[in-house]
Amino acid sequence: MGKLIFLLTIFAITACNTQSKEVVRACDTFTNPIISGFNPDPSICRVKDDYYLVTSTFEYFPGVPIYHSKDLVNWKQIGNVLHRPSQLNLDGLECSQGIFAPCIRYNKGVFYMVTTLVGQRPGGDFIVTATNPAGPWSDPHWIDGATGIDPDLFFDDDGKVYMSGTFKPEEPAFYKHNNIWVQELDVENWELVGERKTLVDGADFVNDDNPIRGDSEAHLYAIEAPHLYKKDGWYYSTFSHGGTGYNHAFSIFRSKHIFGPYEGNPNNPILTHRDYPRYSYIMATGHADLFTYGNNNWGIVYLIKRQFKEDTFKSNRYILGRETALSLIDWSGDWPIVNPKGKITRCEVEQACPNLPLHTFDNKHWEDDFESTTLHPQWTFIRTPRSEWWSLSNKKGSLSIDLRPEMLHQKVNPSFIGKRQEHAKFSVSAQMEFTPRNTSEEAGIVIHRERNSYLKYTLAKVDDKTILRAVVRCSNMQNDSLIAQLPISASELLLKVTGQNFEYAFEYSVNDGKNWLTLKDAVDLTETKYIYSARFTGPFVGMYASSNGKESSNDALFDWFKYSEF
Ligand code: 6LW
Repeated sequence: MGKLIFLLTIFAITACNTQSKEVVRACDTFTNPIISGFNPDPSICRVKDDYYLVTSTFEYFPGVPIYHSKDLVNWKQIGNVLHRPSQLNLDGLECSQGIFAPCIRYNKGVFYMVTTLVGQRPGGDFIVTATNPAGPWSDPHWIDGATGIDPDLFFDDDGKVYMSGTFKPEEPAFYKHNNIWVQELDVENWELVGERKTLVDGADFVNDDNPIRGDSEAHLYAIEAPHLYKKDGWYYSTFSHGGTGYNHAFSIFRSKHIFGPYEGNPNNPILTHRDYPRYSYIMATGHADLFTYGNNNWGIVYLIKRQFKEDTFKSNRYILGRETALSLIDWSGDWPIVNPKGKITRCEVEQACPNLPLHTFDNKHWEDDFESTTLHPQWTFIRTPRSEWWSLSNKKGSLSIDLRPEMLHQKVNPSFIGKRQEHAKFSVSAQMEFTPRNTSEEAGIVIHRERNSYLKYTLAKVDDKTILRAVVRCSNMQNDSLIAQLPISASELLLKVTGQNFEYAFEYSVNDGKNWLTLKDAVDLTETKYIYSARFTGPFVGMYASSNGKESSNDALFDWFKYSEF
């Protein structure tokens, strides 16, 4: 019980202990993505002049970060929706299982977040609620009979609430044939009630004059991410299709009745880059959510993948995972048009700001001096922590991390605490105090892409010598592979990893960062399987300690941790 209360306070609303000064000024242009790094499947809701956005988190805990903005361009993480172990069981899950696509909605003073827990038993769809979006959020209300992934909640103006999601028809007509179901939801008893209807059947559009422009079977597969909206007496049903890669696309349908029949927009899809060259900077646009801002203007948030370098222009080599982008919409006609001032249906990198006062933050530099009594909401674990293996109070002003037998490549909760890598060119450093007692023990910095794809830069022991070593694990290897190592006598040192796309440098300092020495630079992993890793997620950078299968009573102390873009 004590442990649970401890974890509850860890991810309760924490005061931000990083410097992010708020500046209000006039609006100019903004650059996509609006939330960089691993932030896929965005969903957004509005409460007067405040906007809240959530993204998917898969095997990471806490789940579903919640971001706040007043200008739609600058977003600050104010908490996490699934911040208690009692809300989220990620035990034993494979990477890219866990929490898929959340949807956030606000109705009459209450925030609702619905999502799917994939791969766990019992899993399925559940809803949590809060009156303060920064938390605390309720325990899950599991919805019996809700199938598929990507559930949506829609609050109609007659007071009825509808839930929708995806399902595979009994006799699929083509590869990944998915349809969308909708049913009324009783939010007093958390039960689906009344008849279930099929909102959209992908098979209806596989013909010569289908309303999804240019589509073939190949592009219509994997209908997902459904949302329902109402505007001027029409119900609008939106969804994405073509999978979350190169063919990703977003389309819209409408009807006078919630249960249809729905007619397609003749210009569907209204957002895609699937006809772009495969080496495009921005690709895979889709999984979108529409919203109103200001005085009834419309916008859209959606996921993108970015590619930074010509030799990484292959579909799975996107280094930051899937990110969140924004576009404005012209909905003065019958159908919405994304980016009316740019090329229709495109994600523009540079766009005019929405006409809202800007509230900017410094997102380029982030540091934690561990003076706070609770972990900052950006700090993330891999899977659900089940014991208190870290502490901010063992030594005031430091984060101590216990060495435990758990290792990064296992489907466990290792002693890793990290934050998202948000930039392709970044630098991360930490001050660490640690003495490995035997050849099983190590602690240092880790860049985690998934359990079989990571970089480990740790102080360890070989024979009776303390060494500093960098290793890489690639998704096709059974073991870590040594990049470089060097004997070192210090037990207090500064570690730094600098990354530029898939090229890394490992540095250290034994005198407080006045001189940095290089363990190894120009380590280019572009041609290794390190880059083909995460299916749905993106990289985290953080601190790690392990006794690699053995019991240990040792710990590592971190005095500070810094992250910056360069
Ligand atoms: C998500 C689906 C998708 O559930 O990827 O890009 C899946 N879209 O809608 C995992 O994020």
